[in-house]
Amino acid sequence: MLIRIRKGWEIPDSQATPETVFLNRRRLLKTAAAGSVMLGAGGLLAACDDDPAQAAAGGDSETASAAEGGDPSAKLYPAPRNETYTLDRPITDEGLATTYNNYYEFGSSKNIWQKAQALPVRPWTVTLDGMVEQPMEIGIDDLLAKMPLEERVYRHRCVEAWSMAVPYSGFAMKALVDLARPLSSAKYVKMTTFENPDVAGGQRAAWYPWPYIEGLTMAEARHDLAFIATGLYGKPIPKQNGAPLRLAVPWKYGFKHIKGIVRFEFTDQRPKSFWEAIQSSEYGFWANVNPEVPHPRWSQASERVLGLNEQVPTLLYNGYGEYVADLYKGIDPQQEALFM
Ligand SMILES: Nc1nc2c(c(=O)[nH]1)N[C@H]1C(S)=C(S)[C@@H](COP(=O)(O)O)O[C@H]1N2
Ligand SMILES: [Mo]
Repeated sequence: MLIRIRKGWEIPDSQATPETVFLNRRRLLKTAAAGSVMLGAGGLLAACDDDPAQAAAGGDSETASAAEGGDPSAKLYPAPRNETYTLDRPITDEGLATTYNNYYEFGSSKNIWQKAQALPVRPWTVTLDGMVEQPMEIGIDDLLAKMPLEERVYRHRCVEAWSMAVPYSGFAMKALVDLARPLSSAKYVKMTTFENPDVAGGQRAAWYPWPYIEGLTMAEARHDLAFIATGLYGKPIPKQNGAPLRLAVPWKYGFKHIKGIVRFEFTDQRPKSFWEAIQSSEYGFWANVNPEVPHPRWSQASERVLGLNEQVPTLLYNGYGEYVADLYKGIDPQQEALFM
C-alpha cells in the first residue's frame, strides 16, 4: 500500500471517482461504493491485491495483451511513428495502461481487463451512416486495409484527475470521415459502442443509458489530432483498451475516448453522450481539458501521473492548445460549457 503525505493542492483520490460517487449518491449501485473505496490512495495496488489472478499478472504486459493471439491485423503493427506529437513525460508502462482501465460495459472498477477478454472482436462490422452520400458497412479488416496506419504518442487525461502517456496506432479520423463522405449539412458525428450484455456484464445494469455514445463536431472530427486507435504499444489494441477501434482526442477528457465503436452516424443534431445523459451538470459535450475549470466536485488543476505517482499541473487542452484552440475561437464560453 502506498502511503504518502498529500500536498495542499492535491485532491484525495477518493473524491476523484466521479462515476462511482455519483451512482452511490443515487443509491443505485452498492458495489460501486466498494469500488471507490478500493480506488483510494494507491488505487491500482489495492485493485491488484484484491484479485490473486491479477496480482499474479503483476502488470505483465504480455499477459494483459495475450488476447491478440490470432488477431488477423497483428501483421500491421508496429506502424511507423508520426513524430509531430511529442511528450513531456515518459510513456506509461504497458502493463499499467492495459490493466488500469475505465470500461463500464465490463464493470465500474479499473480492474476489468480479464472480463473484457470475453468480447468477440472478429467479425466486427462498422456502420457509417446518417447524413452521408451512401450508407456503408465495412468489416474492421477491410477498413484497416484502406487506412494509412501510423503510431502517435498521446497524453491521456481522465476527468478523474489521473493521466497516462500512451503510444496509439491507428489512423487520423479525417480519413474515416472522407471514406464516409458526409453531406455538407452534417454538423456532428455520433459514435456508438457495441451492445452485447451476454459478454459485457455491465450492460445488464439497466440504470445506465446503454449503449455508450459520444460525439464530435465535424471540425473536431476532421482535425488532425483526432485519431482512431486500432493499436497500442505497437500491437493490435487490447480489448480492455477498446478493440478493435476506439477514439483518441487527447485535448479532451478521457470519457470522450469511446471504445469498441460499431457505428459512426453523421447528423445535424448534437449527440447526447453517455455521461451527459447520466449527469449533464458534470459531464458535457465538449469536455476540453482546462486546469482552471474545476469539476463540480473536485479541482482539475493537477493530475496524478500513473506509474510515476507524481502530481503534475494539468495543461490547457491537455497541452494541445497550439493545435486545437482555434477550433473554439468562435464559441462563447459563457454560452457553451467548453471545459466540462
Ligand atoms: N465504451 C466505453 N468507452 C469508454 C469508457 C467506457 O466506460 N465505455 N470509459 C472512458 C473513460 S472514462 C476513459 S478515462 C477512457 C479510458 O481508456 P483506457 O482504459 O484505454 O485508459 O475510456 C473511455 N471510453
Ligand atoms: Mo475517464
